[in-house]
Amino acid sequence: MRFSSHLLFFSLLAIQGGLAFPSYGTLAGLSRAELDTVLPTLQRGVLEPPPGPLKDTRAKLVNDKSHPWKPAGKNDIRGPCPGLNTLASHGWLPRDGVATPAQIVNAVQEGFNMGNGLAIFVTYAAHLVDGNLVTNLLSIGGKTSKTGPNPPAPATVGGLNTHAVFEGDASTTRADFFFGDNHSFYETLFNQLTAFSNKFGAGFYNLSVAAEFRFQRIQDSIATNPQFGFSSPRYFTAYAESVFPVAFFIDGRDTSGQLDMKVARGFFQNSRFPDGFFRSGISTTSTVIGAGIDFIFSKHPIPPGGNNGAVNSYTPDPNSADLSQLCKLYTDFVNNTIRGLYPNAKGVLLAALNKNLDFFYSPLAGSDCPQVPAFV
Ligand code: HEM
Ligand SMILES: *[C@@H]1O[C@H](CO)[C@@H](O)[C@H](O)[C@H]1NC(C)=O
Ligand SMILES: *[C@@H]1O[C@H](CO)[C@@H](O)[C@H](O)[C@H]1NC(C)=O
Ligand SMILES: CC(=O)N[C@H]1CO[C@H](CO)[C@@H](O)[C@@H]1O
Repeated sequence: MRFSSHLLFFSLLAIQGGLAFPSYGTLAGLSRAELDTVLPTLQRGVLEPPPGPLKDTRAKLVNDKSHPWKPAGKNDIRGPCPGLNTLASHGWLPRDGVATPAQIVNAVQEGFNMGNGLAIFVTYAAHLVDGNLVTNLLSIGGKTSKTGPNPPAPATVGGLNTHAVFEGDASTTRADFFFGDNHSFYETLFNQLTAFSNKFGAGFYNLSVAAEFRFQRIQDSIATNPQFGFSSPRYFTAYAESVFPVAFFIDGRDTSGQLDMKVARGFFQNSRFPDGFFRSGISTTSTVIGAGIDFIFSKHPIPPGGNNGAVNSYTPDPNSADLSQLCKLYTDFVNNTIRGLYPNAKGVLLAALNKNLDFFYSPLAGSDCPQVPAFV
């Protein structure tokens, strides 16, 4: 809730100060009056359907001549996701860090061989909470920094840094929101990760290391962050993100499941593929990630929950989906998270919202999880 009051404050400042509302600024959480001011200034995007799967899912060179690494320029946005940061820094995504959801789906498929259903589900989840549904643009970061937009955009205009909906606590290499900066690469945490890789992976990151480090990050947040939140959807993304480096950051010609820590640093810190990098030769579906999550969870089972305003007060949340409840993850995300972010949607915004909810649901079509009815 803290986040939405900041959002209102900064967007009001932006509007009253005559700053243009950024095309990628999220409309989530705006009041009816704010929407009435902002919507007429926005250019409507084409809400094209999500791309289909790759035709050829073999491993291939992705650090190629047409996708060289370049450092982010001063107006280029980067955020909490090393996967998307890397795709932007190699030009698989627009280098400025602002993209349509379809561009993101294409890029994660082409650059990392993420499976179509998983790519759609994650991308549209992020777009629904952090993107601009009317312009059809999402930023992969969104927070002003020393290297951010000039003149500075409002500090909270959506993008993947927005706390508590998609971005969350107990990240692998990023500090919790409670401690201030929540998206920058954090050397101290990377050094801890390296120590765990030495101790449990003979110098490499693998699923055994992931299990120990996920547990360590949770214990650390419980002990130090009075506002530690670890309910769905963050509960799911935290576990999934512990598997992602094994699934995506290892060269596709190497099937050992062991990630070199120098390679890991390149992705996490520098948004950079190693020279000659081949993407994975496995189309990584939610089933593949689910198997990794089960492995990690089974070593140190922790229920979804959070601290109660004091450190060391972790309490399970009986209302949160757990890892076995994918349908509840989806339903609660739509009925609680999304509905709460757009209480005032009508007209163009309502239509765009429902269209994106259809896209988000599409990987679940044909499963035994029914679609939540359209918003009215
Ligand atoms: C499909 C679209 C994707 C979206 C919208 C997305 C979004 C995000 C967000 C918001 C976070 C921050 C969560 C947090 O720690 O608070 C994150 C973290 C992460 N993402 Fe992505 N991601 C996507 C795809 C990928 C891909 C393809 C990879 C790997 C190639 C990847 C790897 C990671 C990793 C390893 C983290 C954890 C970073 C850390 O905790 O230090 N993501 N992602
Ligand atoms: C991780 O590496 C360690 C050390 O080599 C090894 O004992 C363990 O089996 C590996 N785990 C996985 C899941 O590959
Ligand atoms: C979600 O909300 C809709 C509309 O209020 C309602 O019809 C539906 O039963 C809810 N679904 C669940 C599973 O709570
Ligand atoms: C408060 C806090 O932990 N902030 C850190 C976030 O990450 C940056 C970049 O590494 C650090 O400089 C901050 O100290």
